[in-house]
Amino acid sequence: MDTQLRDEHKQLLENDQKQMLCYGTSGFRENSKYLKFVGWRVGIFIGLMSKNTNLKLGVMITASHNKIIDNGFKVVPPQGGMLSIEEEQNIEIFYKSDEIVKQETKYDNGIVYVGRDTRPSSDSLCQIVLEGIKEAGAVGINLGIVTTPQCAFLVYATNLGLIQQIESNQLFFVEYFCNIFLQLVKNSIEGTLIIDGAEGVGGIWIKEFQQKLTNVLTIKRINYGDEPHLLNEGCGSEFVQKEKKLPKNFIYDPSYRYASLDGDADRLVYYYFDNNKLQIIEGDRFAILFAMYIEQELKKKPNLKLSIGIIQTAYANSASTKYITEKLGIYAKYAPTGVKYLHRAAHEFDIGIYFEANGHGAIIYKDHVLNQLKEFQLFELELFLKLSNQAVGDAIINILMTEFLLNKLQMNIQDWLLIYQDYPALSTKLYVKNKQIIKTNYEETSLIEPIDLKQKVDEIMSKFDKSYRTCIRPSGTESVVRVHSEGPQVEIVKEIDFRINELLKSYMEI
Ligand code: 16G
Ligand code: MG
Repeated sequence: MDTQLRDEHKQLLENDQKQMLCYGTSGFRENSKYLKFVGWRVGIFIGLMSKNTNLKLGVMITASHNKIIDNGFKVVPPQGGMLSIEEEQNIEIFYKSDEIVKQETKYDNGIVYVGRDTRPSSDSLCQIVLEGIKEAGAVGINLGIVTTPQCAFLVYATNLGLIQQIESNQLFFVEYFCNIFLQLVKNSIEGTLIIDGAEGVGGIWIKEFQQKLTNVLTIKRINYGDEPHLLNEGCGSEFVQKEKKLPKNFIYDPSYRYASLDGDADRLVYYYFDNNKLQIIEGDRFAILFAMYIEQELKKKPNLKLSIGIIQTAYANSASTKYITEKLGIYAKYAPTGVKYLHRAAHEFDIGIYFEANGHGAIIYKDHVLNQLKEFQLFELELFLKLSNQAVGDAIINILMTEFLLNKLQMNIQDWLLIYQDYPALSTKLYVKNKQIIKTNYEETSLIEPIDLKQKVDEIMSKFDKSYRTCIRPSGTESVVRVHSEGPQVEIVKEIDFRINELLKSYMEI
């Protein structure tokens, strides 16, 4: 099996003049036709990993907001979150190597949970991952169609002993979080929330929450997965946030709140539409809303000392960072793009809040925090933190946290937008052949290489006031270089974006 799949894989790559795959920003992700052998090797690797640690692991089969033809594998470590850098390198090396499976492992048994999204290729890839797990002598358990955060949470919960047998308790995820939400929200929340499910797996699972929460929260679903072949098309958070357009099947009512998930439900934006204007709530504002409440609660107990930090990326609007540090007095820090970097950085604080502007985010806290909150009788905050999915950023759970807060703080989306004013910003991308020549500093706020390109960028920027900035970085998911420019005046931001793009066009291989 191994040799046959490997030969087929190499032949396919050679015919299409492609390199072997890399474990990238969010796992292996490619056109699904290249993924059979990858899935098999991922299955073996994770099976062995489980047998070496005596812990349960997970694999989620999804390509999130990508086109329906793509797919991918995200590995879920025992504690949720993401693999370490070393483990990522090892899995990539294992997939590329000819290493034989027969290996001595520390333990005889291993268990791996495999979840998948609704893509047409997901079912057969799931079967192949399960075969790989079996080849490693471990037990693969098929979770069926689940969201990425649901898969991560089930792995996390089973290792913690919160749940015994996932396979006979698929709804545990829904029950667990609805239960906490119902303890937090006693009276019914006003208004209607429309959730766009990107025609994906999130749209399907929202139904369970909708039914369980019907007495306190009115949810209407659109693009909820009854047309799975239209996954992410004209809908979902990537579409709304990047294209700045309303999703298909939009139902207009000025009193409604709107939320869009991405294809695997780990990303979220809110918005409202009035006077023909679409106003989008991006990740920065979720971080601020969550932090405002946490600060407000902790202020009630000055003797309770907990470190709080907010992790953002270079795409965060500077006005949000300014608000966090100057108005909320909270420490803000940048991490490179990609959930794994933010999630790791958030672990440095007792309470770490991380959000990418595109809507990936979570609050994570250290083990002692809940006990301390209990001790100081901050029961509501304790429940609020318990509500956040500790395994990974979760769009559905972030909706529940947001709905609780908007209701608690008596805010509507307009109020949320008025907390501070974003600086005009522009994000563009340029398709190039050689994106890897671009190197940035760790925070991705400035270019480091090529040096002559950096000098030219500095020359352009020296003509503008210091309050303007531009970031150039190679995408981790596409063959593009991304440019993000920002500053007080929209016309100047446009000019900067234009000049930088012209420079890149003349410098890069297009
Ligand atoms: C992936 C990442 C996301 C990041 C985006 C950047 C995860 C789960 N997802 O979708 O965090 O913002 O890539 O894409 O890590 P880019 O490198 O093409 O800009
Ligand atoms: Mg996603």
